[in-house]
This record gives sequence, structure tokens and C-alpha cells, in this order.
Amino acid sequence: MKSDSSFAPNGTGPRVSVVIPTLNEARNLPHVFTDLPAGLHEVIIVDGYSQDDTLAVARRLRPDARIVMQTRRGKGNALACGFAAATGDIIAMIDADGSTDPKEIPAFVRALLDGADFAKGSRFLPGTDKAGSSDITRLRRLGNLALSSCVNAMYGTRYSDLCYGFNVFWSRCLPVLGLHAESPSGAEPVWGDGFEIETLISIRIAVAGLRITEVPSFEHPRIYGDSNLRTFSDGSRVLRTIMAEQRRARRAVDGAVHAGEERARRQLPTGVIE
Ligand SMILES: Nc1nc2c(ncn2[C@@H]2O[C@H](COP(=O)(O)OP(=O)(O)OP(=O)(O)O)[C@@H](O)[C@H]2O)c(=O)[nH]1
Ligand SMILES: [Mg+2]
Repeated sequence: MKSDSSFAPNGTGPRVSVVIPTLNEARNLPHVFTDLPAGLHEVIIVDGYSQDDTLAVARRLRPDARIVMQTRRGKGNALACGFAAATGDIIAMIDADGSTDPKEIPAFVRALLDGADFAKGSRFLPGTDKAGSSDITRLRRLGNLALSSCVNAMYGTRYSDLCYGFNVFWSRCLPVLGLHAESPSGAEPVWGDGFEIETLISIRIAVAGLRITEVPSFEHPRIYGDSNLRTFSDGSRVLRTIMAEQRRARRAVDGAVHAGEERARRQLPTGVIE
């Protein structure tokens, strides 16, 4: 990568897919598109059946963008659908409301090229003036700190900003995330479909032992429109996710131990006691 604002100028280097969930973001999309770096492999808009002109604006301003309609409801489901559709080596997840800065994507990609599996955006990384937020409220900041500390204590991580939606990772990490874009039971919600998605991803990446690098990021206020996030109910979903993921990790360990015992039992002749 030769410059800060473009990827693989000679067609070399990793192919970067950008996944952008949209729910009524027609007025914000033009700002986001303007700041996308050059040389991207693909831009994927995952729409939640917006009532405004989101799709028309996307098609007009970025005819090469791929448009995917999500299968259920919620930002988490939108991201799962976008990830499933992505064909790049690297997937960047950003918001469509103007709060995440697409110009920062190359710094995240650089972290991956330097050896990370998962580049996690952080508004609160100490020791840098590139991290910050002019959007987050005091209450959400405190809640985020408490939830980050909880995850760090339970999973041995060092996240400084758990609930932030700007992350970039190698697409080979997707199996570890275990997300389900398809809907076997119609539009029935699936755990991870909502705003808990960022927590779920961060925990599953950590449990899998992948290499995580935090990248400083500055969050701006949404440009137009209203937030879809509800501080208390979505905060409590994040807390339930933290607990549920620990049970999931334990089940995986128990399953592996059981499978190992079963294999060992089959290999030993009956009556042999070690
Ligand atoms: N497709 C889809 N996109 C969604 C959905 N909910 C939110 N989004 C998008 O996800 C991104 C983040 O949503 P916001 O409502 O801004 O929530 P937030 O950024 O976590 O919270 P704020 O800081 O309050 O803005 C935006 O691009 C939204 O358009 C959804 O149900 N479906
Ligand atoms: Mg937002």
C-alpha cells in the first residue's frame, strides 16, 4: 500500500470489501461515499428496507455498489448479510450515518498487514490524539467502560472500547464469528441480530485466540436523522451477550473434551486401563 487513501494501486495487495448497513440514511450516504478511499474491491450496502431514498441515492452516487437486502431485522443481521456477500480478503464494517470516518480505513488495513487478524476501532485508546468522540454521551461512555471492563475481566482481553462499530478484519476470520445470514425459521430473530453484534464479534474473536490490534478512531455525531440505538435496552442486550458468550465458549470446550475422550476410548482396546 503506497498511500494513505488508496489500496493496492497496481492491483496488488489485499482486496478490501466495505460493508455499510443502512436504515434511512439517504441524506448521510453522500458524505460517507465521498470519504471512501480509492482502490476498494467492493462497497456493499445492506439495507433494512429503508423508507427513504437510501437505495436510489446509493445507486445514483455509487453505481458499482452492491446492494443486499437484509433477511431479518437489526444492525447485526444486516452485518451478517453483508459479510456473507463480501468477496474481498478484508472486510471493513462502517456506519452510514457519518459517525465513522471512512478515511480511517487504510490505517485499519495497515494493522492487519502488520500481523493482526482483527483491527478493532477504539475511541478511547490512550496515548494518541487520533482517538476520540464528539458524539458519545457521558452515560453511554460510562456504560461502555463498565461493559469493556467486564469483558476484559472475563475473557482476558484489553479492549478499551467494546461497543464501537468500526472494525476491520480478514475475511478468513468469518467462520469464527458463527453468524447466520440465512433464515431457516423465517424472520424469527437470531441472537446477534441487534446492536449486540459488535460485542459478540469482539468476544468470539478473542475466544478463538486471534490477534487483535486496537486502532485509534474518531467518532463524529450522526449528520442527519435519529439514532436507532436505545441506551438501556441495547446496553442490557450487550450485558446478556457477555454472559451468553461465556456459556457458548464453555460448551465448545466441553464438546471438544468429550470428543477427545470419545476418540481416545475408541482407540484403546477394551479392558486396558492407562
Ligand atoms: N440495515 C440496517 N441498518 C441498521 C439497522 N439499525 C441501524 N442500522 C445502521 O447501523 C448504523 C449505526 O446505527 P445508529 O442508529 O447510528 O446507531 P449507533 O451509531 O450505534 O448509535 P448512535 O451513536 O446513537 O448514532 C447506521 O448506518 C444505521 O443506518 C437495521 O436494523 N438495519
Ligand atoms: Mg450512529
